[in-house]
Amino acid sequence: MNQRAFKNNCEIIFINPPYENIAPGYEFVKHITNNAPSLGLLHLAAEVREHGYQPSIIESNIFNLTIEQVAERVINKKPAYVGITLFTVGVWGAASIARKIKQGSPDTIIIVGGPHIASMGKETIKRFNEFDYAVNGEGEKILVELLTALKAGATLMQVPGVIFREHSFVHVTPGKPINRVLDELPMPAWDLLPDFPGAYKPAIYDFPRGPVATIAASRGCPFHCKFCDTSTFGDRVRHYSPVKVFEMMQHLHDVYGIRHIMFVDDLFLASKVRVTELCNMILDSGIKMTWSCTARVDTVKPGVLELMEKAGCWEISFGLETGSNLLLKKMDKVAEVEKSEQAVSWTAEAGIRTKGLFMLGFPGEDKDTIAQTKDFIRRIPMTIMNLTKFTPYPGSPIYRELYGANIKEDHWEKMNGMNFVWSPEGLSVEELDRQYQEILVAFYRRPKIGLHYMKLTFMYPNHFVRLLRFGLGYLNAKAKSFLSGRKGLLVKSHDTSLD
Ligand code: B12
Ligand code: SF4
Repeated sequence: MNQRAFKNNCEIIFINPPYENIAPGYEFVKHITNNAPSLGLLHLAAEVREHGYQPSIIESNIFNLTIEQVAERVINKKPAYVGITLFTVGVWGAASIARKIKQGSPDTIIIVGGPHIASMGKETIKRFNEFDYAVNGEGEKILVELLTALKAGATLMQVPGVIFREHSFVHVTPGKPINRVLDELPMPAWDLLPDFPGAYKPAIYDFPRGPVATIAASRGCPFHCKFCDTSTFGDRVRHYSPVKVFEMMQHLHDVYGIRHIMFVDDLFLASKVRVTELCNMILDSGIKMTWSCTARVDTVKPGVLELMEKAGCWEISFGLETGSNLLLKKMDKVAEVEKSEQAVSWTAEAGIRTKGLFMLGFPGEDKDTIAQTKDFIRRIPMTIMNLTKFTPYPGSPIYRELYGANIKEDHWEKMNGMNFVWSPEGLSVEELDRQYQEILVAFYRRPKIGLHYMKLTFMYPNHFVRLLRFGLGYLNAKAKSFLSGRKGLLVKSHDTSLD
């Protein structure tokens, strides 16, 4: 393996590789999905720039770049380093890019990191010779240390959180250092994003007016819901100070004209003191921005919700998952349907939209739990919903339960929440797909919901264009399914089942 970093070449190209964000049969969904950039790469780029490197960023999916096009861009520049962010779904695409780069620019060192590495780092480095080094967990500190060691030709055994091959042996250096004080990190390098903010549109109807940007105001989550991969940030929660969060909002507003912020951290509402301070800062400043966040149902209370609404909070996403208490228990969600119902009602009463994040097909799902979920969805005053097809992501506790410690040929390239790569006993993939469509159609067909979306469309007509494309695509997919004898089902079972 090449350990020689070219002495005067400080160029590092970060890549968010192409990945499949839809399922076969569901291609029309791409018109309405979330096109947020990788915030992780923005943080890393800012950090290495402070240490004298020259970073740039390639966002493959957002610009419809193929594997060949991404590799070509890199080969033309022959950077000293490439840094690729890996979600499980993107690993194969990333490996193809790396292989091509190795052919066209053999001296370029390829480093990978991201959620997939935090859970499957050793296996990935063993399996893919194309990747030279992997960084385990939060990348800012480790990446800089790794680059410094590579440049100096020093041993990597002293750098914590690094995975690499030596001959046929894979080393995993001990430690997974975390950034304890987030305020010390430089501001994400939004200036390096091509066509920012115009090209980065979140999911349809997820914001009142663009342009939009994302911020992670905290890192870490102390819960261990069985379907969730928390391996990157671990269970120690760390927050930016409200002052720093407000500084980022103001910067995005003043420099890029951002009008809506999406807070993407897992537990934005975990600290009421911090949220209250941030809201008061927003109100005192008079800045005109809306924002949305995600929250657990047990972290909301009427008083703080009212303050949040005044300070521009437009939507809260709750991981509601299911209408079955039994299933919530099996998920280790530490939540109850009744509490979820109350949280959604309080949020609606405060004048904030609620987005319910649901999951279909978790182990233990059956016809009864699906009926309970449908009933729950009918009862609650929710404005928008997402339904994920249960996927056992590596790094989630359920992955180990289903597959043990051994890695199976488990269709990483389909792990995007849009494919049923696993189905519970007694429910076929076809049945799950039928239920998937039924749940979504029943929700979005309600007149109250339709009216709400009409209003939103008038506020921001770009939504309408996306909706029209989605609708035409859906009708086309349905027609194709009937014509090919699949009776309206959009997936084919052999496309999705595990070997
Ligand atoms: C916002 C978000 C999105 C956004 C933006 C995605 C993106 N590219 O960043 C959108 C909506 C597009 C999205 C889509 C998906 N997401 Co998402 N997403 C998140 C969320 C909520 C926050 C991510 C974030 O910005 N974190 C903050 C930044 C700073 O962290 P970071 O990106 O992880 O980067 C740090 C480290 O990972 C590391 N690092 C990352 N890349 C690299 C590269 C190098 C070279 C190095 C050295 C280090 C390094 O250093 C960074 C700085 O510390 C996370 C949950 C979470 N808590 O992280 C889920 C999460 C990452 N998503 C997940 C999934 C499954 C998906 C989807 C596959 C489908 C889905 N169900 O949504 C798609 C695939 C998208 C893709 N390939 O880009 C899973 C990933 C599991 C896995 N093993 O793959 C997570 C962990 C949710 C979960 N708990 O299960 N997502
Ligand atoms: S689902 Fe939410 S609460 Fe549960 S572990 Fe994941 S981030 Fe934490």
